[in-house]
Amino acid sequence: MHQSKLAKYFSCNSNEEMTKKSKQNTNNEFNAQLTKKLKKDSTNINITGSCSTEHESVEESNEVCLHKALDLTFPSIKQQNIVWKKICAENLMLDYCILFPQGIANTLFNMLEEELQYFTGDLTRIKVFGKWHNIPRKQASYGDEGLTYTYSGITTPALPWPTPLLAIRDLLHHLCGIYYNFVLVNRYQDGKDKIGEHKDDEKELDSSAPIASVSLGQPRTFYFVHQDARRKLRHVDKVQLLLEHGSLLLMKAPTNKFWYHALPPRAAAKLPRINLTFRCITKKQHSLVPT
Ligand SMILES: O=C(O)CCC(=O)C(=O)O
Repeated sequence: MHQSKLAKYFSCNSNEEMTKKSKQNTNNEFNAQLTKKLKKDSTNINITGSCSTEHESVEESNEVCLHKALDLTFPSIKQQNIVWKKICAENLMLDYCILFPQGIANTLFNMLEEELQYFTGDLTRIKVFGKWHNIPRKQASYGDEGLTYTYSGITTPALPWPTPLLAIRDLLHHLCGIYYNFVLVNRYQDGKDKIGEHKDDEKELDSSAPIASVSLGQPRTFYFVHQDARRKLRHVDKVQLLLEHGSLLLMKAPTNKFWYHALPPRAAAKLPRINLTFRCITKKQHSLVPT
């Protein structure tokens, strides 16, 4: 994270340290930025994603979105208005919804484009079976102070939460009752970028807490493949879904024990996409090994 940029929004980095007053100042400053940005950027990206909250429609005016974006507690997003889609299969439990109306999703996307600092150098490559490969997307990690991220032998500390990520984390806490202490960010420039089949089942993750996956930008197809099908032991149908702009996918236990997931390349996908996977890390030292 650019510390100078961070300083613009934060008066301190850790949530624990953040006093009520400084948090208020931070929000005021951020809201002013957000207002300015939304006025300027509301037409920057034009990504269609259906809004399925009762109070929303994709035609929502920027005025309304602007009003909503001003408060980082997202007052318009209420549990009772969210339309959840449940996707179930053998040992697979997913909950999916459109969490953010399009205007707010656009603004968050633009804020993250400006704020996030992706890994560079050695952290952009992984070692698989002794061979180095470029990661076919950009990555970053943020989280509570002291948490580290171990990726194919390389350890990086979680950077301090930028305000937009903190706001989303707090919203998830409010909606799901789960305090996420870490987020892995994947940025896909276009349909050429992808993530291979993998499980998020590291023992450092609290497996009782669903992984909360927030998608912003280009809608992309996401699929789950059962480990037995992958090993060709038996047939199990794949589960496929479209991760839309502003959506939230909860991957609940025991999904990650039995199912791999992946985001395959899509030639038709021309726009960038940011995915945020909020996780609960139970230990300070942890390891995440995406393929
Ligand atoms: O980009 C996505 O939707 C998925 C990212 C993912 O699989 C992961 O972070 O483990």
